[in-house]
Amino acid sequence: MTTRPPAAPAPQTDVKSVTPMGWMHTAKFLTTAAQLHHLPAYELPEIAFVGRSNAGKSTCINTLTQQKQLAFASKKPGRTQHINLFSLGKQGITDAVLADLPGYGYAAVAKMDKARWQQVMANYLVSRPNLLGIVMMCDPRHGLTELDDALLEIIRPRVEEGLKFLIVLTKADKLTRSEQAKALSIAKLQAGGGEVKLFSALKKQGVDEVAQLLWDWTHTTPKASAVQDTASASLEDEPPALDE
Ligand SMILES: Nc1nc2c(ncn2[C@@H]2O[C@H](COP(=O)(O)OP(=O)(O)O)[C@@H](O)[C@H]2O)c(=O)[nH]1
Ligand SMILES: [Mg+2]
Repeated sequence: MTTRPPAAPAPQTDVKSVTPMGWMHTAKFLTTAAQLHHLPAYELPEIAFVGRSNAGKSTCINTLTQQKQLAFASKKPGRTQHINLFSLGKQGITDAVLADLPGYGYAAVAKMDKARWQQVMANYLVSRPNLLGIVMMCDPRHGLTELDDALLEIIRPRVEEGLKFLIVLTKADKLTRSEQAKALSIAKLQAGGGEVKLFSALKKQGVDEVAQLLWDWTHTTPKASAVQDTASASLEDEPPALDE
């Protein structure tokens, strides 16, 4: 009878012992960038949060990460014109990054600033090499707006290449059950094969589901595999601007 070799030591991050919500809670501010070339380069999978100002993006990020002030739930929407990065990972080992992109469509922002930001955002979405997925926040009472549609157009080629995509219908507590069901089916048609989830920070609806999905995206997909083809795209290339 042969003796078995001793069992290999458990990996430092035991996937089974980490819940998606526990993982989300590890979110830490990493850095902020006003321009694309200020973003750090790495191969970690990155998930971008986008949405119209006031859609509930900051509240959603704070709810998912169970941290009150991580993404500043701004009383002055549209003012934070930076890409804010948050690292995720147990035991101090970063295994994914959340990117909070500035909200778009805020009327009080000067036209020039707006145009510049829409360009930065479009460039980011088209050319960030390690972008794994996009979460688009949408207030279902307004549906997808023209700006949301324009953004969908910009990312469509990458989504077709395998970039993950999720529409989060925020503030679901403001809708009746039948309105929720209707909003869900309309958004599914618009998501072009992406996922759609109802979400309420107030009622904690959809929180576990969204956390689970983001976990699955980052832990069941080979690193940034969806974006290899576009990895060489130059940041100088100008994708179409988001026009209102
Ligand atoms: N009823 C309700 N209000 C929400 C919810 N999420 C956000 N809000 C409110 O919507 C407004 C905009 O939220 P905020 O997170 O700042 O939006 P952002 O501009 O997309 O970051 C704030 O007044 C929030 O309190 C929600 O799930 N339910
Ligand atoms: Mg915000």
